[in-house]
Amino acid sequence: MERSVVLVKPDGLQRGVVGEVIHRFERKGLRLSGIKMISLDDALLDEWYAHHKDKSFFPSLKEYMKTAPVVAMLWEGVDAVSTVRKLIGVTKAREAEAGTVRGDFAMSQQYNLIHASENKEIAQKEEKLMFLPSEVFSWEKTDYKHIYLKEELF
Ligand code: FUP
Repeated sequence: MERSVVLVKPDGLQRGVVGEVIHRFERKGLRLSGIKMISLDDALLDEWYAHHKDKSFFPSLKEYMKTAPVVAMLWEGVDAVSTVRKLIGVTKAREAEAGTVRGDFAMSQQYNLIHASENKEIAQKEEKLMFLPSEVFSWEKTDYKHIYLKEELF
């Protein structure tokens, strides 16, 4: 099974959507494998957004990500990385599909409420950056038998 790292970002805390995000991902059938609140510092943000470090918006992005803590979560499921990306919507929130988190609750390209790992490799890198092994929980989700066909589970 895959795990995707999700951050409810500072504007998400300000806008009060933490519960909404958890509610949506739980209803989808994903399993919550880790959750914590954390204040991001420059060192972590430089690694997290290393692919954006030369972009003009990078300084502003970093400042915004330090204005409040984030709620970091680890969501697990079959093909969880691409599934979670679909649930959050495209980066520029005012163009995000209705029904997605960004599409339903945000308007901005920067203040877009939520982060989710872009692909499987990035998900593994982000999990190591954000969670200690002791903060990652493996537990039996007993309703999996109603969520997946047996053959879909591995
Ligand atoms: P996403 O994977 O959808 O979060 O989007 P990106 O990795 O492209 O961008 C990461 C964050 O940088 C976005 F959530 C918001 C910010 N950003 C800007 O502020 N301006 C831009 O033009 C692009 C991204």
